[in-house]
Amino acid sequence: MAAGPGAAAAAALSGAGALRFGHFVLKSGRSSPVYIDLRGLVSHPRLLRQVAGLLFQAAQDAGVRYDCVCGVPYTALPLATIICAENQVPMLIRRKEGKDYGTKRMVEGTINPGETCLIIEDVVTSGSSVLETAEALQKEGLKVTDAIVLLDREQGGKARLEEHGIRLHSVCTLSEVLEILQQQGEVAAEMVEKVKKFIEGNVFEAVAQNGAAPVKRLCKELSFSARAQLPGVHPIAAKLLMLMEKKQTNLCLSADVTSPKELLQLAATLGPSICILKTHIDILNDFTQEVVKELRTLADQHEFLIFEDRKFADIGHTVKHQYEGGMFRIASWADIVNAHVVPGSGVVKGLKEVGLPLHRGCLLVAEMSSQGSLATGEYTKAAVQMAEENSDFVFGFICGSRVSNKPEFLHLTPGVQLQTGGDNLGQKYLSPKEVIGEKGSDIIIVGRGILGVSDRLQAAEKYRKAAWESYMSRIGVPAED
Ligand code: S5P
Repeated sequence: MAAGPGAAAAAALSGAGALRFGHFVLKSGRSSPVYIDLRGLVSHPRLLRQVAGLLFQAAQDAGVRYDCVCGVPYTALPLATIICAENQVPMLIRRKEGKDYGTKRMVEGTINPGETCLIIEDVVTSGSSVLETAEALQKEGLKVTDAIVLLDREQGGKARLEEHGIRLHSVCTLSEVLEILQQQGEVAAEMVEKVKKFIEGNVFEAVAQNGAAPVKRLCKELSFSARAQLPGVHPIAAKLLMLMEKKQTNLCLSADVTSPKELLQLAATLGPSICILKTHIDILNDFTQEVVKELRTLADQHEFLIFEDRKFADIGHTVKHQYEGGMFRIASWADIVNAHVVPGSGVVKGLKEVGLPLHRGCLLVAEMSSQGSLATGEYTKAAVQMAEENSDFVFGFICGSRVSNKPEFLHLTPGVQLQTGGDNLGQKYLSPKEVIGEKGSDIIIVGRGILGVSDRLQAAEKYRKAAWESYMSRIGVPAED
């Protein structure tokens, strides 16, 4: 067998069938020429023990000092177990189950606050999984200074962890493994080049975080129309993404007016500038089904979607009736509705029973723009998880920044004005450029920034242009002058 930890790692990876080359569609919807999965390592006890030895040795070689060890769930759990059992090191287990956030212990084992815990991981790409485990340990008062990984995919994880004060030591990198396998004639030079190009073009960089879930962004972004064609994208998301590209608009008008006549006037004049018209139908002082019928006609004529901002927040049985019936009969005319995740997944399941047969879509409120909002951290993460588990109906989020890196999910952000600041009731505003360019959102939701101006069409065009230009520069298309 070839010498050195890199060669030993390469041999273990290929021995366990953990590396596959070809054409794969990743969870994120991107295609990749390489697929790495070490879950099968547990079926190869000799290799499992060998990999654990390589990880332990890497920690020794780097001179890392630690009091206990925690493996990133799940693949690294048996590796951490072997390291700890063979070297008499206390181990901690991080729980991964997200269902009962806040009610269960997230770390099992004896925790001595102030001690340093070493993190063990099999593969690092963006560094998110290591960061999540580090956060859980830090919440318990432990220090995390170092992480050991078998394979670094060289896609930005090391730099990202460094930003968080964690040194990443890898037994080998993906390019080292590729070179070794190429020398051994196990992979063709052509494939090696292809994978290297893929790695270079898919480096994750950190995006400003506001204390919530770690957010990731790929340097190379997919365009709206490319996202519309991803396998598994929700039909409403696909329709929306296509019309956004066609009309060159990622502006959602928050039509918060109380007169039906004004609402319809707004839809007729601003229709060509917007991708979505958002209603609060219960603030109309004179509601009739005729109003929404006319609104629907205008939506079809100007190609925008209707989003009733109802923010359902009750048990499944109740929201079903609220969505389908009552005087508003929301499901019969609104393409999109939204829901709070506070009741648990029942709210989505209830809405889904009504919305799915009608081909409607739903957004989950993952974050809010208002001062002191409680929708942060674990709550936001739970919203993302709920969306992922119900992606046949949920296609995105109401949020302040990008909360999911899955390109099939859309991010819609309220609290937007060209003049930043807030109102006297807790609303906070960011500019279109901050929201789309820096926070990584897709669509701006604007109400009073447009409604409070005498020439509403001109104002809408200003917002449309600002948001569209930020999107174009995000995907690497220079602005036209
Ligand atoms: O967090 C939120 C979520 C929503 S949907 N913050 C919000 O402001 N909204 C809605 O967006 C709010 O109900 C209102 O309809 C719109 C913002 O209006 P503006 O006038 O402040 O732009």
